[in-house]
Amino acid sequence: MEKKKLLVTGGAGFIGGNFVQYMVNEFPQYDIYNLDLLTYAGDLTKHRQVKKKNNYHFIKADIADRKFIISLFEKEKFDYVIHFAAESHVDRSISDPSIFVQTNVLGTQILLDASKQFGISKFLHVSTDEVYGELDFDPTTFFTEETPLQPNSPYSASKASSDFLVRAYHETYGLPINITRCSNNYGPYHFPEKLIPLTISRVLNNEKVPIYGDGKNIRDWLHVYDHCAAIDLVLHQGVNGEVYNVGGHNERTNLEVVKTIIRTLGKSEDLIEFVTDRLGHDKRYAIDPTKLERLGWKPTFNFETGIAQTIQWYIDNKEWLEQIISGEYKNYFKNQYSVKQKL
Ligand code: NAD
Ligand code: TDX
Repeated sequence: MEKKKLLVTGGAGFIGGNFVQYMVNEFPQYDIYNLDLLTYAGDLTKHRQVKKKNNYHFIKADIADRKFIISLFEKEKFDYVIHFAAESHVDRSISDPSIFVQTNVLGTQILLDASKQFGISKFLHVSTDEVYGELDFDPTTFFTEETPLQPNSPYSASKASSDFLVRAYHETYGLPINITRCSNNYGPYHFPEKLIPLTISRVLNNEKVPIYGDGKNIRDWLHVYDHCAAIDLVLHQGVNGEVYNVGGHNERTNLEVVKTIIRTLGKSEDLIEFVTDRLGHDKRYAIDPTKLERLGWKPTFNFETGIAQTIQWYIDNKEWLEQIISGEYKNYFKNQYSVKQKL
């Protein structure tokens, strides 16, 4: 197979980290450059194994640092850019939207400029189903690639803005692009500010689990390994300029998700605590993945097998979790949740 140079942004985070490991192992002939600023969400300990491989390289940098990014592209002449780096937590975007615009919008635009200037073969932008806004509870409605973008949170508004820029660089300058819009991911190395790892972490420690509002909001859950395989497929076979939705029809209410984790860990539902709802809380997300399935994608996990694997992973990797939830994380949790009232 042909040699290629890949720039993966955000490869120290949850999905980007799993993708880096997947690519380093699946494509030994590719050189993988992981560029990451190592914000609170970035962690390199997960790459202890891959960093021993010759085809893995790490660059600590900010995607919004134009001078550095342009000189890096000039030097390395990348073939592909797979862009994960972002501020990714909705609750943080509600508390302080500014960094979301800086990283998700400006950072993306700088990467697009560099990609255009140095003639890369593909820019794959990893986006989210949240850019479509919310669905109501009618189980026959889904987000398709034609659904208009109607983002509701500062996070999803910043992601939608970056999607529009990626589209515009394709339409205006002919930059070869794909955009993927995935549903909620879960799996190994998920940062415990998000619902599933937060619940696993707290239940393992016999601590209360905060559920926003009545717990009836619905998310469509996809195991991160299936997301990585989808990105591999779109990178190699996606039609230039196209958007692909990624999701596996695994809709669950938040309450169902939390109860499944509690049951699997053999703990009591008394750990559940209903608290003040998230502002602008989207009711339901659900993906129609037909277009990606036609390209040849098929998920390997359903929610039952995926959540069992994930819970076991957290039990087997307790030191990773402990290292993350010590220190600064404690302050985050206190600030985020102390303002919430019990319902
Ligand atoms: P994450 O928060 O776990 O990781 C983000 C990574 O980006 C971190 O390693 C962080 O250090 C890095 N980063 C942040 N700002 C940076 C900057 N200015 N320059 C360089 N690196 C920077 O996020 P994730 O959950 O892995 O999500 C990855 C991507 O996938 C995001 O673009 C997100 O919008 C998208 N997405 C996430 C989900 C999900 O369920 N988590 C679903 C669909 C799409
Ligand atoms: O403590 C909590 N209690 C709670 O009830 C947290 C953290 C969340 N929730 C609810 C809010 C949501 O309805 O659980 C659901 C999932 O919340 P998050 O894990 O924060 O994910 P979500 O807001 O759905 O966004 C995620 O999926 C799409 C990712 O964080 C985004 O990066 C991705 O784009």
